[in-house]
Amino acid sequence: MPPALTLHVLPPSHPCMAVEAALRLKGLDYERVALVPGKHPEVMAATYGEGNTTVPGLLVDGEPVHGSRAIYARLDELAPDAPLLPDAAIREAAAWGDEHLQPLGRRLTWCAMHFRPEALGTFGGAPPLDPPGTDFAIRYVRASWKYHGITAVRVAEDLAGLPAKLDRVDAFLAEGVLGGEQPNAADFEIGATLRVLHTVGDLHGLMDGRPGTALALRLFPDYPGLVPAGALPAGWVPARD
Ligand SMILES: N[C@@H](CCC(=O)N[C@@H](CS)C(=O)NCC(=O)O)C(=O)O
Repeated sequence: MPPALTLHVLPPSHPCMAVEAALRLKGLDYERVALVPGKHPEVMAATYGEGNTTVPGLLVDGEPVHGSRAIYARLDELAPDAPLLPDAAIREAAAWGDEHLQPLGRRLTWCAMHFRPEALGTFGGAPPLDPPGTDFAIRYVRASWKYHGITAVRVAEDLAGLPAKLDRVDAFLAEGVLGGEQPNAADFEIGATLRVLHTVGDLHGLMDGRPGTALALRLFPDYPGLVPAGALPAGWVPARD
């Protein structure tokens, strides 16, 4: 009997999208539980242990596995074919994607939506919000900045450092760590974050035409959401070399 798998997600989350792609690659059936944002910390901590409030989390026959990298490793134990973390270089790239790139997928999108709150609706696959919806979005985005500790200074630093991070992704591709015929955990981890970053129109100039962006759009062709270019203040996004 294959183990019973239950995945806890928040729908727009990029690490959740990454592990769902890994589950599909492995051909493993799972129950997907979409949590309600704001209520999720309580459910996650009760299921995965105190302090484990983020998504994704996976229950394997009731055994809690918390966090995207722990999930890839557990999936390799459950289904060794199509290994997700086959060698040290891929493990390092997945760790870098998790620790250094993934947070930008949260901070830069919430930042862009501060300036264009009506765009929040597009992340649910709907048109931009109407004025009452935009009033709600303004409050929601403000609460998200507070929750994630986002500041304009932090975002400006993220943006200044983004070209170097995109170069690093393209170096992983050139070295063959990413972009193989069969995707690995680092492809999913990094590709999912780049896919989310591509919803920020102001980043298209930095991202389009890069191998990393092409990988992200190939692995995750369907991800709703667009904050049109012109949201971020002039001069915050570095010019492309
Ligand atoms: N780096 C960890 C953490 C993931 C993470 O921070 N997930 C976000 C969604 S993208 C989350 O759970 N946010 C809600 C919260 O922090 O309570 C992983 O890859 O599992």
